[in-house]
Amino acid sequence: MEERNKTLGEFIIEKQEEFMYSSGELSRLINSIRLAAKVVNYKVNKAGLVDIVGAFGEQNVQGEDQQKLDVYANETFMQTLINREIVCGIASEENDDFITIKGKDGLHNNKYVVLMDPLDGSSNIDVNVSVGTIFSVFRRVTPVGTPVTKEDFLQPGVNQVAAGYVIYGTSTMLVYTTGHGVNGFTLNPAIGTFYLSHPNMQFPKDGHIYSINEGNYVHFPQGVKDYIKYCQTEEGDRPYTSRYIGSLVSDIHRNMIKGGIYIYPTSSKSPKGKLRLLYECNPMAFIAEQAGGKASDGFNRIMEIQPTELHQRVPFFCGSENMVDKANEFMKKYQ
Ligand code: AHM
Ligand code: MG
Repeated sequence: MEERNKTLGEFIIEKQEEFMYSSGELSRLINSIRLAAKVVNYKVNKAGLVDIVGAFGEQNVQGEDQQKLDVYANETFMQTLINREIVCGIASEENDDFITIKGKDGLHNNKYVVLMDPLDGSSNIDVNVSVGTIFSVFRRVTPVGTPVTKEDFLQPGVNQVAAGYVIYGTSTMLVYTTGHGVNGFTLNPAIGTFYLSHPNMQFPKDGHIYSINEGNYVHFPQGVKDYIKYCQTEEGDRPYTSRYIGSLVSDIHRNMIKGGIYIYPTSSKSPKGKLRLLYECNPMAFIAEQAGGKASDGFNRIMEIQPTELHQRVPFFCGSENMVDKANEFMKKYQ
């Protein structure tokens, strides 16, 4: 079959034997995420219509739709995974604490935990800009048969068995890795099927795009300020182009295709950075590395950080290998 005619469902079945513990559990998990993504996609696409529909007498959720979509996405992903009884625990950026889930047999016999940001960049919905879902999957470290504990979630990113994102953009895509490269699938909304559209995605080694909220410039560490000046200096293939959507998934997705670096540094406003290690940085770092890119906190590899709390924040430098190396070099000067 021609690669591009392949559906995500077919791809998952075909790749099942590549998984380290091939019981089909991880395949079923990815399948559930695929389903939830379609449900959320349907809702996100209608976001702009809510007020119009309301004016014609149907239920009106005026003013609350943006907030509601966050909650809706969270509930959809949680319920889809809970109902299928295929994971033993879920932690979400939307919830204070993780939840424990029993398996089909009523026991705690499932092996995987999921961590997710159900709708990242949700402040963009109001203005019709792309948002995303990010997920990360670990094998539990506590014994099968017992309820999960925080320890199962506080694992370094190198232990991830799968990670991915859904981008609700001009088209909706699901991009994921199970540690054997990165593949992207585009949704055909007419028939509700994801097709393999971006096989074996690769971060170009060099790039010409830097993505950072420069409005915070005065608050940035000196290494970041110097790197920005480097990007803007006329020399060789520089100055680079500045592109910042303010929606992590979209910024990284674009940079992975075109070559670039995304930076959310510490600043005097957010001394630990803004992004969450477990729900945003680890999964994006896994995808970046699997696509030949890199991810650091400015000094160290993101995926080697030992997390200490569920909602921990870290500075994030992610993108084309040579660009992240260069930014790290600037950071090191002021370490
Ligand atoms: P959120 O999880 O509250 O949506 O915040 C994460 C988002 C990222 O998608 C984006 O890259 C970043 O926050 C933008 O932050 P800022 O507006 O400070 O530049
Ligand atoms: Mg987020």
